[in-house]
Amino acid sequence: MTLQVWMSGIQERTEAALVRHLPAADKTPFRLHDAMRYAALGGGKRVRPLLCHAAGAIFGAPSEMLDTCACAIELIHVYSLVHDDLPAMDNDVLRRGKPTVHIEFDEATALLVGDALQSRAFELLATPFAGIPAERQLEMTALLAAAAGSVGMAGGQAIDLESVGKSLSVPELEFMHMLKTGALIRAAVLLGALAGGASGAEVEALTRFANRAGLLFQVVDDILDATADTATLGKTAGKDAAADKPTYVTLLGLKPARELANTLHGDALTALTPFGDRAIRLRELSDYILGRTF
Ligand code: GRG
Repeated sequence: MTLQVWMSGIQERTEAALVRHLPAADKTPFRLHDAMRYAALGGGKRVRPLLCHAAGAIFGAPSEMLDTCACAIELIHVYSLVHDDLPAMDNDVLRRGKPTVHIEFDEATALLVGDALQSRAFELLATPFAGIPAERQLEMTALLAAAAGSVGMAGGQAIDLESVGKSLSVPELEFMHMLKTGALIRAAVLLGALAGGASGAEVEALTRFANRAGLLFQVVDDILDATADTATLGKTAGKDAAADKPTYVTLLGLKPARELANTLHGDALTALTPFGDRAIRLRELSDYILGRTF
């Protein structure tokens, strides 16, 4: 199966799982449920679900459990996007090619959408799943909580907000991204691996992979923010420079940022060596992340 066909299959499965697991729009409170579905359905590249399934495939994890993990991670990701777009944060009007939630609905609804998506994610992950030991599910739930919290994504966002107008060093920028974007990407890979019963050593190797792949995703994001247009990205292009935020492109320049992306891609592939052919999809996804155009 080509990568393209495999990706479309996972993206469809993820959409179907989200449709199933989000509250119905005709269930009260209607407006909140409508807005949750507006935020989560019908858009996005689903990079985190793809990474989760690709890591799970190494260990033969049950597909239904991977759907649940992928869905939980995507719900956290969508919550972060909805809150990030609010006027108090990035103040953006366009996301996934359509008006942001606070523009389409209102700010209070956007806050509640984020809150409720996050709760739903943990409800899903904590629901007992036949075939997965309860202790392992507990470990997975704690892992996602840490990745989303103040020493993970939310902490990275706090550092990002504090860094506006400041000159960060490259290691400081890397630390911020390891939390803001990297923590959830790492959780996506590790939840997939744990769903398949990966050992401690295997989790360590995949952590090394995910750390490099997460940073690669961010460096490419910075390059696209500086070089692609709004229509292609489906979100406002050039935002970071306009907001006086340090990025890999503003700190290093475009060419060194591209070279860094190539180095991170190589390091990510090296980390997959112990898994041989079983990591084919993770390898291909690393290529996709390096070469993506939106
Ligand atoms: C509000 C707690 C809180 C956190 C926000 C993820 C994040 C933290 C902010 C998003 C801002 C941003 C543009 C970050 C750069 C990298 C990134 C996460 C891009 C968006 O993710 P994609 O490209 O989006 O995977 P799609 O729409 O494809 O899912």
